[in-house]
Amino acid sequence: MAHDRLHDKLIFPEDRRISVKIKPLWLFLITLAAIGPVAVAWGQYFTLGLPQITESPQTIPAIVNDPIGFPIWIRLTHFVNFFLMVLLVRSGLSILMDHPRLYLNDHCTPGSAWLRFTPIDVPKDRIWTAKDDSRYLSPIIGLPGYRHTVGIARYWHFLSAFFWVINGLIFIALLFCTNQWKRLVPIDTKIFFDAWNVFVHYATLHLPVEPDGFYKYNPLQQLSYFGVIFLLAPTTFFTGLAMSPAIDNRFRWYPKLFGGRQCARSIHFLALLGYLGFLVPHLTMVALTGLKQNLNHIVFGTDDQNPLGLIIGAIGIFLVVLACFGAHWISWNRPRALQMGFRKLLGPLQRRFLNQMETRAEYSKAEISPYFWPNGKMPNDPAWLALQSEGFKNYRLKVFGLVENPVELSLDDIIALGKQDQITMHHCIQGWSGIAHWGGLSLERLIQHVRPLHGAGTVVFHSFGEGHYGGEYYDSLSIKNALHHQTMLAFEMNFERLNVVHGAPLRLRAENQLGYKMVKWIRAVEFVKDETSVGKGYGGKNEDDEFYPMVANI
Ligand SMILES: Nc1nc2c(c(=O)[nH]1)N[C@H]1C(S)=C(S)[C@@H](COP(=O)(O)O)O[C@H]1N2
Ligand SMILES: [Mo]
Repeated sequence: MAHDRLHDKLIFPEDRRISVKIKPLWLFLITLAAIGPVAVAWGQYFTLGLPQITESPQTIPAIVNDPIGFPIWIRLTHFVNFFLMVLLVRSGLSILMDHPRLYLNDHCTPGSAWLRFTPIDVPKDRIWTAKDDSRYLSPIIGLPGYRHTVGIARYWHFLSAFFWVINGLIFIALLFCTNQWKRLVPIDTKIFFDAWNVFVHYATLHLPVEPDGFYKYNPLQQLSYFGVIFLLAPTTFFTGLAMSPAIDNRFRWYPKLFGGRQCARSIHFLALLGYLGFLVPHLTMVALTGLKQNLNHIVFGTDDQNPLGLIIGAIGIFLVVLACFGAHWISWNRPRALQMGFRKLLGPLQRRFLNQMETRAEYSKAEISPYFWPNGKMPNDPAWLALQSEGFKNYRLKVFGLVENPVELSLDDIIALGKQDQITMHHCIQGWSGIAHWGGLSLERLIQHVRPLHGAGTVVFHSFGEGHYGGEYYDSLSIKNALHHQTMLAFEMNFERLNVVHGAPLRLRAENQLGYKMVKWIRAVEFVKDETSVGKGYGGKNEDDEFYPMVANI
């Protein structure tokens, strides 16, 4: 990203404070989850002493069928997983800081966050946009870090997630094609008791005799690996999908599985705590139970005391750190290549699956959000200010470009073409959501009215407002996507005339896309062949300046 003064001011804000504020009930619950079992273990230790570890752990399994050692595919997928998880966590934290509040309600009402990472209470006396609210994150922690770099962070997150899922599926497929599943999958409920007994040892700072992990895991180890692979990982995947506007507005039941879209986002974050809560003891135990031998297991698949596994393992970690520096460099020096690479690789999937899904989720009046976060820079175009001062009486929407019937429509003309109502959920790329009623002209109807010419493939929405870094705000939809039933030019919000903050006189609603596609303060609608002829040619103002994706359905 070009480092002019405007960028610098935004990306290196003066106020870089981060504070963690958690609602007392949640602090209590998380502390209880973390400390409770340890306390019970100490109680048991003081009253009953250390439990016996039943199995004679040192014996090499007699059954010839049992897995021995770590074949190359386990070692490779383990390393790839580690690498991708590092990228996922770091980019995930960058995304989180763009709306540093976690809620259990889909309205994201200020004050209702159960956890937040910002010291700022949402001001009530002025417009406070979601962009104002984003926080700075050190690039040592976040990828790419700094402030409001959500576009780039999402590329890293989704690219890693894509390969992480493939890597995970390969691992699981091979696990069940071989006998290696036996070391992970519990087949006897007794394992819970045995695992508890091991936990009592660890929690009271005792080390029980360990089996050689080359042949067999101890019960607690097996259960925690199983939990991470078969519970935690799917949870992150499915809660991740539950944040997609295309999925949520197609299948209303889907985010409900997790208690709603914001609950899914919170669970997605809690899963991160779960991974870290696993990682710390995992690494500690790897170190405590024979570091050299354990590293030979997972690096070379050998079971000896040779220091080479440790050395190569350390080099592996070093390479991951190096890759993080590489990703950081790409983020700041080749963001356009990242944007285009992503579009090439995952764009077709997004178009073929997510964009095809008809949006149909509807909410009830009672579910309308009491507060709807605003975003974007208010227009200060004299033409818009003049129109506003007259209540938009003289507003004319210009529809032009590759159409048979170019028109200029007043608000009354637009209303006369037919009004459609819907109560839908808005998904901002930054992470917040909100439910509102929208009334307006369906784009399908407008398209019928102006009759695009053969060769017109894209609809561009021009705004009176400016982008973050100056210049006209605009965005575009493919005509195919614009034809979804819920896509409309709205002039009503919550059963009143659309107000100035939310885009008067006219704004776009495209319910299978993220909020930034939904241009407010619309000046004109233009039909073009494709997006390359408008602005810098990447499909919208945010696509041009902040490297956001052109297709925004996840
Ligand atoms: N003209 C214009 N339209 C815009 C924006 C903007 O900055 N300028 N921001 C977009 C973003 S990022 C979002 S999330 C939605 C927010 O709509 P709201 O302010 O009604 O909540 O508007 C979109 N439309
Ligand atoms: Mo947004």
